[in-house]
Amino acid sequence: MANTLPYLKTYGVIKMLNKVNRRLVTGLSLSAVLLLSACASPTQNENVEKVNAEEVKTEVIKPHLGLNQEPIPLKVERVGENEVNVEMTAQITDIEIDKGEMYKAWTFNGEVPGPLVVVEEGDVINFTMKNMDPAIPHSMDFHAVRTSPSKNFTNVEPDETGTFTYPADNPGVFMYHCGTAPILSHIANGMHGVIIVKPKDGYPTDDQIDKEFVMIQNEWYNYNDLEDFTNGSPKHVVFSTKALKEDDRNTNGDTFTLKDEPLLAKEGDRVRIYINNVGPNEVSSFHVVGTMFDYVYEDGNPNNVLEGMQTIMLPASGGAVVEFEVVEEGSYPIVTHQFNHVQKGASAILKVTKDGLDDEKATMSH
Ligand SMILES: [Cu+2]
Repeated sequence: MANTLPYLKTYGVIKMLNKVNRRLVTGLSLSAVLLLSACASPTQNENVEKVNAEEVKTEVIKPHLGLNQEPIPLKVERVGENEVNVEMTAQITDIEIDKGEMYKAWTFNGEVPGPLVVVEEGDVINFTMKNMDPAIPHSMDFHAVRTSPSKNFTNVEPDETGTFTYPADNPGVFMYHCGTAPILSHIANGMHGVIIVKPKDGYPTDDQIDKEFVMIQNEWYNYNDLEDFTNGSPKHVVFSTKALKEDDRNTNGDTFTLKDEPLLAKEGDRVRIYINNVGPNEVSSFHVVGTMFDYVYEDGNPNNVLEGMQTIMLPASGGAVVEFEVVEEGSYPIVTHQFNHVQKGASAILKVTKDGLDDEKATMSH
């Protein structure tokens, strides 16, 4: 962390500068900051900082103005029995987070949460990040791997590409996120997602499952407002679903999509949800109304099995595999049982019909 501190201090100044000049002026701007703090009395200094914070907060930083980079599909290529290449972008893309409310998000591949990455237990991941952000370095921290963060979770500079290699030896449903300082800004602005490491021998209940979904919970705050990220409470708490297979749906984290267009299952189906709460700040009390989880694999590890659970607690970054049966048709709200968050958007509908197709009938909401 120590070597990122100078970046933190000069962040406000640096972010306004273009890439070419940045390295040259870093030293200068740091001196300027030091000079300013030396000249101003503590009171004046506080005022200056307050005004500056007021000015920049909730604004799109200059190099991102007018930038809306088209989502770029995730690239995953198996190059050996236990080796996989994963290529992602860091990019700036507009995301509709509530009806009519756009957010110029800092993203992986133009999605928030980022695209679902699936690898197998025992794979070596060769990870490449192409940073398309013209102004800010980004990085990748996969919770699925054991590696030296100072070597393999390091910054990729604007318009540059970085490659890192590490093994994924533990099965589970893991969070990934940008780890560039200030980390909270990068995660809260959209740089998070999920990587599933499939267990070598599967889950003991694999052959019972009729339908599988991936769901992610995340929060939205005032735009690019580190003060609100730090001390505020979320404006929206949302769910999204990500594609496990080619024809699966892939949505961004917003307040409405999974209510307007529910997830679908058939009466009697045994449903599995791979769930992760990427936060950044809140926990999730994950619950599906009208059923209970026959099996829960905490963090998605087949060894961490629980039975007959009404609610599963997901810490920030925590994941689980939950399995349940939908015994009769109807609409089953999927929520965090922290209902202040449901009020802010955190509910989705699983619609269960005789044939598993949408009957277009109205659903129950929470
Ligand atoms: Cu980032």
